[in-house]
Amino acid sequence: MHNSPAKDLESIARQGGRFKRMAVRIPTYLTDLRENPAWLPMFLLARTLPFRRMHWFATRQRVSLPVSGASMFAGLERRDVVDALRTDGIFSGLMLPDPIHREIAEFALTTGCFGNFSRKLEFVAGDHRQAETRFERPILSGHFFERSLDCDAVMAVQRDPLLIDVARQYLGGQAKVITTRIWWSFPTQASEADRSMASLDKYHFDLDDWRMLKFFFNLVDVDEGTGPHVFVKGSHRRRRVKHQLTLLVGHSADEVLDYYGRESAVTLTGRAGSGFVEDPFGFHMGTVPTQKPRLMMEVGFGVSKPSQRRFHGEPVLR
Ligand SMILES: O=C(O)CCC(=O)C(=O)O
Repeated sequence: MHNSPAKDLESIARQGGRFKRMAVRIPTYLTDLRENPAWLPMFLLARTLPFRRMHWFATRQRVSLPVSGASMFAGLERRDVVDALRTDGIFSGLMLPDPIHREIAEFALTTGCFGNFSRKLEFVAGDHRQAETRFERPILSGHFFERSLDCDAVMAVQRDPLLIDVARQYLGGQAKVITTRIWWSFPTQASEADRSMASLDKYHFDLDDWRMLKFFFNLVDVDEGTGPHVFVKGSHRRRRVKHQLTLLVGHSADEVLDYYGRESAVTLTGRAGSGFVEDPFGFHMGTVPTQKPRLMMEVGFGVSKPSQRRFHGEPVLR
């Protein structure tokens, strides 16, 4: 059920340049295509604004009643979140209750994670340095894959009515959860290949579905030295033609910021529990921590049948 990118991705990506790393993804793409032929038109066309608009008008489903039940995000107006998403591509005023983010952090400190997306590199976060020595390589990320779902607090966030209500209003009535993950990023001397695999230090946009939304939560205090996430406001709706016609999702910081404006880049620092929701068609990236590890959670929504396989090995939810 879960792909295990393991040796294959890690070692191949390590060996080569940008095109080799694209080639590494080809088996995943082919599996996606076999499983769901509708993936190909999405992959080719969802990078262009005219086709995204056409898809929106052709497929959007009306939103029926909001999901009922108490939300842990008390006092937040869904309309404000959705309005900010439409204008800026991001809303950054989320806050998890203390018991929830503490429970997730405790889980992540006491449960084994997998380094650099490889199930062969298992360790607990507190042993990161020893793990680098034992495995004789820099370890930039520690993912929990399907283990994330063993944490009740993770599931409580994933099922919160606010998330699905915002996702339905923004993406259309068919919006559903497609990813849920928690992961560490560690300060280390990572190669460019490792950073690229972990979506760190390179502006990119996500292209896993026609429309997506991702909720992110900082689960430790995140400052400039903790590898904060960065998002380029407005880049989800005003798009340079070159960035619609390219096959590559990753672009250099200068190229992105020269066009969308340096002042548009928002750095998402915040205390443990702080969160934000973004349209990941906008340019974004994580950054490599320089001082202390960052623990993050993501709940992602999409509008199409989710792929069985995930490049990052996240659990696929039905
Ligand atoms: O680690 C981060 O903050 C970046 C994550 C990311 O780029 C993604 O989920 O698409």
